[in-house]
Amino acid sequence: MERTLSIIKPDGVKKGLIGEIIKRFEQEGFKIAAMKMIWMNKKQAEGFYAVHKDKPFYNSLTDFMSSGPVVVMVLEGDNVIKRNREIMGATDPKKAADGTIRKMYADNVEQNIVHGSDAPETAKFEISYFFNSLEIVD
Ligand code: IDP
Ligand code: MG
Repeated sequence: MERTLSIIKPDGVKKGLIGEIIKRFEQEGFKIAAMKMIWMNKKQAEGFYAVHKDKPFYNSLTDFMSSGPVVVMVLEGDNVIKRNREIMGATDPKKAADGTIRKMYADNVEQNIVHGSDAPETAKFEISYFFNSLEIVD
């Protein structure tokens, strides 16, 4: 059983897509092991995306991620990291496959509705960034 961190980004929340996205995860058979809504400040968004601190889009990305509430979730399931990335689609919605969340709902490469961890080590860091062990259902 694997775990991944999912975020419904501020654009997903503003567009009223929380229910749609959670439904998609449940249909896929992912177990929701933790969930909450938060509003990150700039510093918290910078900490989460520290891996991208040298990228040209870092400042704009962290402004966006702190622009409104997000829903953070721990998803659990077999191969959930890869399967979640498949459901999300490519980072740039123009390049995302039909039927993926980003293809269906995202406006552009930055405002792309969802985040998903990309590897076991990043999942571990990202889950611990938002949740302590008492907040995750076993
Ligand atoms: P991912 O979310 O598909 O894993 P990453 O490369 O890890 O994509 O980038 C993190 C986030 O940074 C993306 O989801 C997107 O919001 C933003 N981003 C990535 N590339 C660009 C870009 O070229 N311009 C603006 N924002 C970008
Ligand atoms: Mg990434």
